[in-house]
Amino acid sequence: LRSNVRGYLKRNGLLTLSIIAVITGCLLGFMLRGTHLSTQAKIYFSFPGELLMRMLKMLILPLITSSLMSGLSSMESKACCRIGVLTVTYYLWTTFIAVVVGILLVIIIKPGVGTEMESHRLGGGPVMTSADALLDLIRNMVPSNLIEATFQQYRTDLVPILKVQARTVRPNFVYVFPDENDPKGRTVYLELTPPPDITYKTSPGSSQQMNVLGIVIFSATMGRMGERGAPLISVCQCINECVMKIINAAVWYFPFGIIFLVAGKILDMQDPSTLGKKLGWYGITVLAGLFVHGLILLPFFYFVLTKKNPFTFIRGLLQAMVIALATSSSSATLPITMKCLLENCNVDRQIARFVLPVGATINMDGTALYEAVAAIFIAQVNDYELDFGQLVTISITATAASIGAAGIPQAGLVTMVIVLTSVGLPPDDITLIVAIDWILDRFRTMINVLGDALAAGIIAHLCQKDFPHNATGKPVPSYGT
Ligand code: DAS
Repeated sequence: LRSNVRGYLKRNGLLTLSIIAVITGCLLGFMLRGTHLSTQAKIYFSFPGELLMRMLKMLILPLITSSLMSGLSSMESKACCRIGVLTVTYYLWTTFIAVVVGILLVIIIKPGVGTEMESHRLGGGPVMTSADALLDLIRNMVPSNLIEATFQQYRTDLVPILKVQARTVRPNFVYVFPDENDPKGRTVYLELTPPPDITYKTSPGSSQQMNVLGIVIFSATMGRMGERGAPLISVCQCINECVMKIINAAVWYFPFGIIFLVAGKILDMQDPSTLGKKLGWYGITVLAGLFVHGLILLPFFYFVLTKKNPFTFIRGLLQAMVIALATSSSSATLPITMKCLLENCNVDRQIARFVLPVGATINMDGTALYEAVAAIFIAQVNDYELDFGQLVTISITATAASIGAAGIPQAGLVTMVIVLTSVGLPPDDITLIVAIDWILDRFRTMINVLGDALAAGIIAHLCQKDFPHNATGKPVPSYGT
């Protein structure tokens, strides 16, 4: 019995502890909600959770950069191209399917029709046309300073603002401060209420696409440089091994941090009873879409393409999905997702090092689905009839907006501006759904992480011939060996 327990704890100890931590955090949060902690007490209370987020964020940039450079540069160029094309094609396909699932569900359930929610539209027309929004997405793809943007891409203190004509604002949703350039006070800055250390631009992460592309091209070139590139390649491999070792050490702190991260969020949560029935149905529509896409369609694609049991693979990812639920950041979860893929799912290291960082940057099925549902919900609240052409526009811009969203908390809420303005809806109506966004964000982040990881499993299976040492199906030697 002792050896069985020891074996179980060795394999599942961290996962069990993390799940217990999420439950404990929820209970603690609800217990303390009535106690009205002082601001200072809340700062101390959220400190362990803040440490957890900082541990994860500190690893993102070195992990992504070293993974891509060491993974790609050791591949021969034809395999590189084949894997790149396969990966991007798969990602675009699953993101588009996610959007279609979301649109079908919100049209069938109609959560916003006949709603009693007063639409607190803050201003007149949209402040950003759809052309501006899409140009903004493309503009951010080409950063004016590649070095600065490379390091900026995974920071989470980007400047955030949606500039709207403000008339009446519900203070419990947003922070509003006047635009000093408008003496009459008609224009204010609407700052969404994400955690104080997380703010973003309207299309925050777009420039990171360009930088991941830059790293990919650079590392593939390095691989072709032969001996000249060897020193830099080995430096990247060493950095990658070090980062994975740090992850191994840090993960035992995670359950403790998760308790306070979850409890702190519940402590600040708006009273669910004030959310209104319609917002509840909207949340159910998003969660139903995420369930259908994440636990039915994606596993189905995995089974069709690999002929393996998808749920065995997903079982190996549970630790990463719990971290995604606790942190609502797919980028912050990336180190754990990488660890799960290599250790539990035996995905080839070179594939994982390429597919995962690219996926964490451009593949967000959960976000794309959510943005399509939210946009149509807002149209329903405004009794605004969308025609088929506008639904096609929503599906395209939701896909683009999810590519532009960074893997940080509530990034999807901000990039939704692109989707709303593309069909003439007021971007400030995102305040209709802010109240439950922090809950939905956790579940869509889980699906984002799941989509990236399943893609790595599929690509590794389809490209097995490129990595003969894995053809035998033997487990991939874990990092550090
Ligand atoms: N929280 C984002 C992520 O980390 C998803 C989103 O905001 O939609 O993937």
